[in-house]
Amino acid sequence: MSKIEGIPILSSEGSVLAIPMFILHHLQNSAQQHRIVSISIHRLKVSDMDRRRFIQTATIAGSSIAILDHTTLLSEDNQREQKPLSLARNPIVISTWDFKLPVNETAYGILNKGGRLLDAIQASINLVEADPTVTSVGHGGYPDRDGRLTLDACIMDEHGNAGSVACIENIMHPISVARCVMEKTPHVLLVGDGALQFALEQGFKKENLLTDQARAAYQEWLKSDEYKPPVDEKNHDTIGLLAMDTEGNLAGGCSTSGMAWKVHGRVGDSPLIGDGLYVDNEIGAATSTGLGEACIKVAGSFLVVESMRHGKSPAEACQIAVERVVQKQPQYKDIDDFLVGFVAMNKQGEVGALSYRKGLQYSLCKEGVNKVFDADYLIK
Ligand code: SD4
Repeated sequence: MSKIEGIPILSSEGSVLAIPMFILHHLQNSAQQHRIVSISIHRLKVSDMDRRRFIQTATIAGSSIAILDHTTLLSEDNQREQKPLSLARNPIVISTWDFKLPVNETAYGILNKGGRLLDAIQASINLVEADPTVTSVGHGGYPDRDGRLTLDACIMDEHGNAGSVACIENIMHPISVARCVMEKTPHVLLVGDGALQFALEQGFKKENLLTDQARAAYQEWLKSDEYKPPVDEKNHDTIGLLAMDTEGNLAGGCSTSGMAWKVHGRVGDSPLIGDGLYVDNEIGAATSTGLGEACIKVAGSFLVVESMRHGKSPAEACQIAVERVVQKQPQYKDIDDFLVGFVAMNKQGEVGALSYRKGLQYSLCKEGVNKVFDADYLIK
């Protein structure tokens, strides 16, 4: 079999074409317009081409060509699996709320240079965790009813790996510890003292993260001494972030100090895989914000991703999850400021967000431009 020079691609008639680079760039742009996830081109022998793997046909620039899915075919050189030459696409980053920080832009910048999803997600979330003016994540977060600031975070990559920490204290960057749990242990979730001990072993520093402002707010709350977990504009700004890299892979992360004045030891949805965050690189990703207990009871982010698996758009999938919450737990409807909401992205790079009541915002960075949007909501 003679070698095929250049980049081969199978036409709809079954013949092999060699495509010059400028046409590949054109295809890349067209593919994005047509919402094709990615075009992966492999160097291979004609005899290795398995047409069953050419699963999607699209008409681009007037000619019908076959688009390869993310399958790996045998290479010409050594007959073993070879990384496909994927055509780059623009990254997409979506996150909960508007933190008035370059959250999405940071991840976008890393991904746009070909950086790793986990590095991008971690860098963005680290920004929010380190900002003492954000009273619901990391440094500056409001404490529990005993005055202790406990943090929850998780991360999930494009391979389905996951790591998380819950109820960890005195560590500025729980998302980074969650990543270490994922990468350096056979476990998924470490909690409390064990999580702290692990973080210190990994070289993280113990710090006082309770700011004067948070302490003053706590003192104020103590005066009323009424335990009623509020979910309002001031205390539900968990950062949940989903990103798609230049190859169309998806990953996400989530970090929070949880609900202000919670019972010591309380863990919300944010560090729980399937609740605060879920990623299935074949389908899509979702993250949640609001009353964690409500989300946990319906495995919210998993439900969003499963709904996308069954053909729903990200917005429809978020609506299904919010509706499920109040169908199954109607008592939440009676809480004045009850809020639960989801943000999602599918494998095609489409996004959606929806919350129970008005108020959820999300930030979306596409083609290098970040914009803040008001999410749709169920109760009009
Ligand atoms: C939790 N869902 O701990 C989190 C906190 C939050 O926006 O308020 N998220 O319940």
